[in-house]
Amino acid sequence: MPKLTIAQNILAANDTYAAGIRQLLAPRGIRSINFMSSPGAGKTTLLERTIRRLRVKLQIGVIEGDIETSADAERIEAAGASETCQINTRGNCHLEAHMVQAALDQFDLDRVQLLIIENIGNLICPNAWDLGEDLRVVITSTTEGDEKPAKYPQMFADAQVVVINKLDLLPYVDYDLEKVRRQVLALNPHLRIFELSCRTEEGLDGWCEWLENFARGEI
Ligand SMILES: Nc1nc2c(ncn2[C@@H]2O[C@H](COP(=O)(O)OP(=O)(O)OP(=O)(O)O)[C@@H](O)[C@H]2O)c(=O)[nH]1
Ligand SMILES: [Mg+2]
Repeated sequence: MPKLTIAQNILAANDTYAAGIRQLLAPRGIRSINFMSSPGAGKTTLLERTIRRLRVKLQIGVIEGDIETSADAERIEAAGASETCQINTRGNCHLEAHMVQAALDQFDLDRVQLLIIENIGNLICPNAWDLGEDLRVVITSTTEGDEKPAKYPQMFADAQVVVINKLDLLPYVDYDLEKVRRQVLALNPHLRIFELSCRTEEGLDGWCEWLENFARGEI
């Protein structure tokens, strides 16, 4: 069988799982987000800060994707997520919808109003895999270099939200914020951009307010 056909079959099977996840979450009013970034951009830290601020108002369930370890799920649980599950892909560079379905099978969905899936740190492969999410958020940070959106365009083009993290480090790195804004908006003029620092919490108020509105279906 030609390789192309096999690749199409795998992605078609993934899409079937993704559709099943939407059918599971939508009737319950649970909205979902796929968090993607390069390794270390700050996905887990942003989740920790967000959950600590919103946990009294919003039940947030988190699925943590990593190659190995349960370190991120432990951080998220300590922050006060209502449900948490760690997926270890053992070398796979992205999450797939069947993995998310298996994690959701372990959740009490009555305890979840917003589902956030932290994907494997990688700016390429995760983009090809629909996880049944309503929204894609890409996090980029000032320590990565300001050419990343132009070098890895597809993930930014397909997202609805970009978070630029680690603003506190701007004085110490060569990073042109305006250049990054221009790059991402050239790839996708509809992108919503949040600029923040998880360290100083600058910009966290606006992000959390927007996220709460999204979770409540007001966006
Ligand atoms: N200075 C500074 N450091 C930050 C900020 N946000 C996160 N970090 C640090 O960046 C490092 C990586 O953060 P994580 O949240 O673990 O990143 P991640 O994207 O979840 O990483 P992976 O799961 O490995 O892909 C940690 O040492 C964080 O403390 C920030 O706004 N400013
Ligand atoms: Mg992480």
